[in-house]
Amino acid sequence: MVSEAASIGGYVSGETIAALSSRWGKSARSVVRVSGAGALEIVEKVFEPVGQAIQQVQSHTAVGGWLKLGEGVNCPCRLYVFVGPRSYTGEDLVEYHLPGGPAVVQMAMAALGAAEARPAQAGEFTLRAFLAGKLDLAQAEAVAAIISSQTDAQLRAANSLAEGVLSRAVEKIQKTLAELIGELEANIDFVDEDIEFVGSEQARGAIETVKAALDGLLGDAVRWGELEAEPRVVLAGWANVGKSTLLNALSGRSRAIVSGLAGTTRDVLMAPMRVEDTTVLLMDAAGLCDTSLDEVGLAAREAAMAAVHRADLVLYVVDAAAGISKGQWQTLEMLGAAVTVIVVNKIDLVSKNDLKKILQEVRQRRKETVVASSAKTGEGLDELRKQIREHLGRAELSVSGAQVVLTGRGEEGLKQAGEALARAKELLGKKEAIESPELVVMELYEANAALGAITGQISSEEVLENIFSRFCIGK
Ligand SMILES: Nc1nc2c(ncn2[C@@H]2O[C@H](COP(=O)(O)OP(=O)(O)OP(=O)(O)O)[C@@H](O)[C@H]2O)c(=O)[nH]1
Ligand SMILES: [Mg+2]
Repeated sequence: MVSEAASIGGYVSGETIAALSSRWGKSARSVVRVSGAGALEIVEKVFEPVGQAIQQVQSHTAVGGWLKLGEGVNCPCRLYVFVGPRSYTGEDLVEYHLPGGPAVVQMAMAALGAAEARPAQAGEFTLRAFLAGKLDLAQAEAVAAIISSQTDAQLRAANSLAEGVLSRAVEKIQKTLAELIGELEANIDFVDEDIEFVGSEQARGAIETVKAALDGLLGDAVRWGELEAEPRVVLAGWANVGKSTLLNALSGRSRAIVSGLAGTTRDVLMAPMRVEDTTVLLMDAAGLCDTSLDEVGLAAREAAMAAVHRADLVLYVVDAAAGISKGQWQTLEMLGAAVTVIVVNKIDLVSKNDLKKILQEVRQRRKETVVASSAKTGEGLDELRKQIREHLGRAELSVSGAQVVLTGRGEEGLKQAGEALARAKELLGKKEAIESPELVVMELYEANAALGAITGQISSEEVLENIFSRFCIGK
């Protein structure tokens, strides 16, 4: 497999590669990494150590000195040496820690280029780590996931991937599957006419056990894609309470048409909104009232309900001036636990006393957090943003490091394995399987291959290229 993957999309193993591994631009320090068979030789060409000869530098230690940038220009540099295979890539790897600045980095890359280190491609360091068996494919994906994590939950999930929680779960299933394949193959070899095993309850039971383990994994796992997606916050409520005005005010854009006519919004509208350190997708939809709806009104209501069901947070908006009707209380009841915050809007239209009364009533009847706002004057919107952030924060806590996290590729692999197992089970006992029991075994091999693709035991050039090309350069 190594030789097959060694030339993926222009990646050629054996060549020495270099890249900036820290952020481009001005910073306290820039780190340029060089990896490959020539990494140590290149040091001798471009680096002037202070105090000790470069040959005396031990692996996993640092040495101070000067990087020769060419044309007599030298730049202070601290060198970290990692002799393979005890390095990130498994190859000899040298890190040049330089003063952070674009000109220095550019000149350092040119000097390294002249010493025959070619610029690394996106993800090439991690690809080399994978090819050297330092990490499996699911863990390699975790490297990219950790870098792109924007929330605590994403970081926890990425760590679970990196620690191999998914890989171990998959390998456990593969082990059971391999035992089953072994037993069935032994039976094929020894049985002549009496092909008992294919119809046997035992084989069926064993396949079912493996399938149940797969389904359990699919059912319990956290989806990386869902964590990566921005949290969805939906403004729900009856028509004309000010949902669209709130969407515009909170997102700072004129995204939705606003009017005094009930039933203005029909489609589900979205606008990104910044709350403290994260971005959420704020969504506005048609009113949820159930009075005299025509065909379009029904479709709009259905779309609004679907948005509510997919939301991470539902804000239920009511109109302080118009009051809360019996129907609105019922809708709130119907939405039940989906709602986390009740927004009493249009408070600019009511007296302090009336507002106090309405807030009191809401608090008496409901346990949700209540926020009073005016989408028109902006009053209460900061409090609303704060509540959105706080409630999302709580939802995030649900990912733990021990939980299995599935990337899209992992989910696909598990599903394909499940389908192959289902086909194997269906075949059991059928005439074709009795005549050619290898058919059942072939399906089991297919299931095993689909699982192997998750950890990269089996990988194609296309899969590897797809994964590593999404990395940033320098990783
Ligand atoms: N005074 C005042 N008027 C508001 C406030 N929020 C919304 N409005 C007005 O209330 C009316 C309805 O506002 P929309 O934002 O269109 O209400 P909606 O809930 O989106 O209504 P539908 O799209 O019909 O479901 C408009 O005339 C808005 O200008 C507010 O806080 N104060
Ligand atoms: Mg609207």
